Amino acid sequence: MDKVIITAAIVGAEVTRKETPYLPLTAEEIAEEAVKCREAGAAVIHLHVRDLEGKPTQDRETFKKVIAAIKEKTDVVIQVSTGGAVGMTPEERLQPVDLQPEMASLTPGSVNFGDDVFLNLPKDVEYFAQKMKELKVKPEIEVFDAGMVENAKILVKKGLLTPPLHFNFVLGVPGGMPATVKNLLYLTEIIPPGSTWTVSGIGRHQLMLNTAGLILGGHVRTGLEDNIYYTKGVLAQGSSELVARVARIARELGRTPATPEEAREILGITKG
Ligand code: KMH
Ligand code: ZN
Repeated sequence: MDKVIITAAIVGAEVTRKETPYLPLTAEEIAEEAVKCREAGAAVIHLHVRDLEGKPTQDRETFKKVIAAIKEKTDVVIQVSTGGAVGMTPEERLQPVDLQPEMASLTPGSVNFGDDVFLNLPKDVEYFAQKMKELKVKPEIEVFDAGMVENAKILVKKGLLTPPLHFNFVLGVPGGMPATVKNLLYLTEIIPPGSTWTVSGIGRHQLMLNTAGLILGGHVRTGLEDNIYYTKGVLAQGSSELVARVARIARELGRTPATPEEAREILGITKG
């Protein structure tokens, strides 16, 4: 596989302006960062949004405004989060899917998340998947632990997910699967044949796992949602700096960053 889809997770739900001044919060700031990431080599934006106080929200209207601001400036694939922030209700989290974005994240299981639990009850996951199927939104299956791959296979059997599936292995969350190449390899071996996958590493594991993903022929996710540092103790000056680095490494390894159009083709997204 020559082309690599670089996803930029530019906002997240947990990172704060206190931790990094480079975090975009308003529609304008998020759209500007999306443009910079696209220019640096990203094809997909994994999107969370914030309220006027900078707190994470899944409010449909806020998503609508931010998506419009991004679309006005760039052609990236927009993948809305349905994970939101820990503690949000399923109804709250599902709101942006009504806007029929091209993609949405879907976590098919629960996981300890630092001191909290990222709760995804089977009935809620099924409802999320059903809704995405109805509205023709391509799910990115977020895998924080190996059991979640098996849960995704059950959703296929129930007709709620349609292969080929697309996975994102998120490794290194405290409480989830540790960020090792061995774990990444294992996950690539248990997903259904014909699936596509991307890899995200939390904190200092981001660069190492992105590089491993490039070598193994997968796709990669970077950005401030997962890691705010460029190197130890040095903040990344926005997600685009992290995207530029991973794009540079990709090219060195013979992988070309996919354009949004190429990403749509690879992921089987038909509506733009
Ligand atoms: N903020 C995490 C609790 C997603 O976007 O789907 C969930 C998350 C995953 O970020
Ligand atoms: Zn997210």
